Amino acid sequence: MDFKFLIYEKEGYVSRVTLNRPKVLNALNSEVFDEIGRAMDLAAADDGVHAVVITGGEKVFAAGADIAEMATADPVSVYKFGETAQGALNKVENLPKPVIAAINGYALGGGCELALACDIRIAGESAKIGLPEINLGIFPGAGGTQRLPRLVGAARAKELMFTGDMIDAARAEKIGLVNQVVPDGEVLSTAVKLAARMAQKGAVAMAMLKTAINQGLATDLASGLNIERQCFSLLFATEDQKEGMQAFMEKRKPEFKGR
Ligand code: CO8
Repeated sequence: MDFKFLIYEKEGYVSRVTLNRPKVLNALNSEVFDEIGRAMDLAAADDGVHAVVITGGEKVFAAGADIAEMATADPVSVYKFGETAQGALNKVENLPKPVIAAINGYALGGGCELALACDIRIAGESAKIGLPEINLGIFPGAGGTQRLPRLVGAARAKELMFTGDMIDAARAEKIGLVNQVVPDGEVLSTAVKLAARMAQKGAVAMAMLKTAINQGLATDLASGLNIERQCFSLLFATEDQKEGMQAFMEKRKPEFKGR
């Protein structure tokens, strides 16, 4: 599939989505969000893809939604933009395969929100992360007001959003906004290695696991436990479950087939 602002590549079971709008620091206009959604559709439909890494390249992850595009927008067009942006990030969040954000440089505004929709964030030492929208007279509208408090707690999320301040990678790791900080030159390779490890697991179990976690987080504990039990039970209809347990008993490595 042809993309204007993304590079979509596959290596083994891992697909890599690289934002590619360098002149404006990978600013996310509606076309970019639309392409992110389509890249997720591609990854979802491809049984040969077991995990995804999203990166902006070595210099910048993304400096936010495209301010030039939004500057003169009216509420109706912004509402549509919001549907595109939120729709794309929902596809990232709900892809039934692990998605890892590899963050170099700025991850601001919509760029930070894209990273928040991923399952795991790996940041380079000099990454700068923030939701500066309040400085533009708006606030985060691509999931930031909802996903950041769920990730780091309401107080820390409010501090970041109320001040609009950027934080460095070390602080982001301390508050749980990123999983791991590595040297700048090792961000992508670390993310790809981690994705490749996850890609070795049983794909159905992974999909059910992500569903149980995500749907559980969106509901109360009793409903979440119910979702967990249903997803868990279903796995006993898979060959992978039989192979995984048989391999354990035979003291060998399992060979998962994703069914
Ligand atoms: N949108 C459009 N263009 C951008 C953006 C952006 N978010 N960020 C940078 N650019 C452009 C600059 O205009 C500049 O273009 P040009 O060379 O033509 O002047 C080019 O990228 C390089 O940028 P700078 O010269 O500013 O680079 P610096 O290294 O001096 O500064 C910064 C880097 C600090 C990242 C700076 O560019 C900056 O502050 N960018 C804006 C950050 C920001 O405010 N992000 C939030 C945007 S709003 C948002 O994300 C809302 C999300 C919700 C969407 C909901 C959908 C409904």
